[in-house]
Amino acid sequence: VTQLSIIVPCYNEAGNLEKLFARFREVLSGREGVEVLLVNNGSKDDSAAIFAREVAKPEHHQIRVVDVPVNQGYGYGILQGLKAAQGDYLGWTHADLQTDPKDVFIGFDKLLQQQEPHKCILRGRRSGRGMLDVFFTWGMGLIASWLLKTRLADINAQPKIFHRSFYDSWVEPPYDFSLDLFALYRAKQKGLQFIEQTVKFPPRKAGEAKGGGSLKGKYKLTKRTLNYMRELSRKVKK
Ligand SMILES: Nc1nc2c(ncn2[C@@H]2O[C@H](COP(=O)(O)OP(=O)(O)OP(=O)(O)O)[C@@H](O)[C@H]2O)c(=O)[nH]1
Ligand SMILES: [Mg+2]
Repeated sequence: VTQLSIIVPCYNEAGNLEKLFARFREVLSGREGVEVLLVNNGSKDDSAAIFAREVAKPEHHQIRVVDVPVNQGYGYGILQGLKAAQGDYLGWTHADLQTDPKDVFIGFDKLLQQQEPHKCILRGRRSGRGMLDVFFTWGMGLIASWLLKTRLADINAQPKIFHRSFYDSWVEPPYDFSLDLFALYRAKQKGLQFIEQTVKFPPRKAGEAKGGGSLKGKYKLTKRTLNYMRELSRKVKK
């Protein structure tokens, strides 16, 4: 039986993949009932060749690769991974090693220690980030809390882990970076208990900033998130 499936959407992360495999192998050692699904999310670099080579290694038997031929966004990649997952508990984290894969397992153990883990969502809370990043994250949390009438903070922190029954309740999840916001908001609606885990989130070492890691990225992410919140808040009122 698979107890936990962890999804890692990877988009043009060729420079990080080898390390990602190696780190997962390290933290998976001695753990049964866990599958890691790395989603090759329509990458345009030489990721495919590295995935093929790494996944074939016997020591990587707990890691699977889900192939998305054409990129349709971060959320879409995660959703394809979730569809293929077999675990009772599901979750995701990032591929660029800004979040240590080990945090997934620390988080999962913490989740299982709760009285009713299937009614909880575990979510990272980032510490030790730069002032600008903290400011943006704080601002977004404030706006989200105000528009959606519920307290939401550090929306894009990783990992996120929850029981499959919560995933089964999803309606129209978004295909882009808003999936993290969607999951948290939905969890509030469903009355899940939020379990927080403090994580480090150092700058990425290899590969390009595609999300909120650059100023241009922050602008795009902010604009898109605000639009999505408006969409969500309209749905709430209905
Ligand atoms: N931009 C983008 N990222 C994706 C996609 N699919 C998966 N990802 C992954 O989503 C994770 C987060 O994206 P990042 O570009 O690292 O965003 P970020 O952490 O806000 O900013 P950085 O400082 O650039 O790392 C990475 O592991 C990406 O590989 C996609 O379609 N678009
Ligand atoms: Mg990143």
